[in-house]
Amino acid sequence: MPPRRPLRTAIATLLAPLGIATAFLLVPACSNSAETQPPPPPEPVAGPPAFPGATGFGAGAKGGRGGRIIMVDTLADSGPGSFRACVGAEGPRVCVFRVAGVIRFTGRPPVISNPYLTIAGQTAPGGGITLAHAGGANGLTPLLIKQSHDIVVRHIRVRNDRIGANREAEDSITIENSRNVIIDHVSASWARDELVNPYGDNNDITISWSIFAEGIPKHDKCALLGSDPEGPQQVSFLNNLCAHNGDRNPDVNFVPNSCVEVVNNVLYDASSQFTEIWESYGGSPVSVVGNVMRKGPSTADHAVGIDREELGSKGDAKIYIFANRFDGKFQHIAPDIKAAAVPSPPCPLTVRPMSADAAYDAVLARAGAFPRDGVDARIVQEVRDRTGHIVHEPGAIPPVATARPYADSDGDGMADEWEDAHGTNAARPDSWSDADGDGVPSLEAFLADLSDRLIGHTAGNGPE
Ligand SMILES: [Ca+2]
Ligand SMILES: [Ca+2]
Ligand SMILES: [Ca+2]
Ligand SMILES: [Ca+2]
Repeated sequence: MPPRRPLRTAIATLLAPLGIATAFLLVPACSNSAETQPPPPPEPVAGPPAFPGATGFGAGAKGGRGGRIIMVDTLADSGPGSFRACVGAEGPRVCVFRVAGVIRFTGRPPVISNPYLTIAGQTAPGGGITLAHAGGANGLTPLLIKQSHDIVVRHIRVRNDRIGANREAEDSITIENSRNVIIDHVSASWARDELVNPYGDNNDITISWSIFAEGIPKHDKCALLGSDPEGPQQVSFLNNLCAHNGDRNPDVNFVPNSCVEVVNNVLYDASSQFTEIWESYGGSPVSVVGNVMRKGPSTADHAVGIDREELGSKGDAKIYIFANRFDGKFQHIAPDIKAAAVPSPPCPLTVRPMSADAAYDAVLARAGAFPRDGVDARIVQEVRDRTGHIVHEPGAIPPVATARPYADSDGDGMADEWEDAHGTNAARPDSWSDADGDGVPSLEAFLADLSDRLIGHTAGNGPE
């Protein structure tokens, strides 16, 4: 239970000189939203989750469930066994990786348009999979999901280590005119447009447990969540780390009746703005709950934590702000938020938020593609130490450890050893059986186990 106001005020007075915000006490952090209520119980998305522990509006993405298992056994740009061949195939399919390393698209990067796809980066041996483009004319967004639906992407890194010819086509990840998409445990860096940009007429999108760091100026942006939306959208931005990006950490600009949640993220070292809420499509509804906004070496004293942008406003946003932690000297909440603040979430949250303190620990321990590469390890350490800064050119992709892939005698994507221990048949393809009768297909249980093992933590949104 929140402490009563006199106690809260006393604690705030005691802690303020130490630069410690009191939001971790799970009380409203904003004195001008004194009537703000805690969020009511969450309403998770109904139906089978994309994977055990999937959260947010995209949690119902079907991915490649029931489909073919396609082995990616070469790092080559194209041809048999390539990533491009798997994502370009038709019908439900799961990309399982038998190689580790950098897949550099020497041609134009593939466009993921055919629906029902799972990209299971956690199957890769050794140091996992990193996507990169070639620079120049083909220096376009390496992970582009366009006009598609039911896409699941996990444990993939996207590192724009070269400069493309067209800045606006150089996000790390773009999700365009698509629905039922979940991007989870992904890492992205060095884009010259947004690191992640859901664009156009999307719906039911989750971006969770990912690391978006070191966008390259002059367009060093973490996440543009709403970009030319046509109708209402449901978008979740959960448990991510944005680090060393000037602004759009994230940027929220949707039409009325959208449901947008920005929950339990760690937002570090923005230069001018952390979270931005715009009104140029009629006023965005959004819940900003349990995030940590932490000043870093690039953060100006006049930077804003939660900002309302009224430029081109076509109606008031509906902004619900609760229990965020503001860490350091900057303007935590813009004064004009007050006129658009609402006392309860515009839409029920899909998750039960952690406290900002718990989110800080969980995100730094568990966000991003695993195993973490040297870039993510460095970024996380910089957040902890309050070091690092916005960089002006791409870094280098660290060497990726190679290793032998797990034995999979029947080619159904599940390791022999795992099959022997979990009641599936290591000599017969049975990916979509439910050997233990728990309702989760065997392959999805295997993929979840791989992910949990890499992260060193059981999936789920709880702080346990
Ligand atoms: Ca973009
Ligand atoms: Ca097998
Ligand atoms: Ca089998
Ligand atoms: Ca099962």
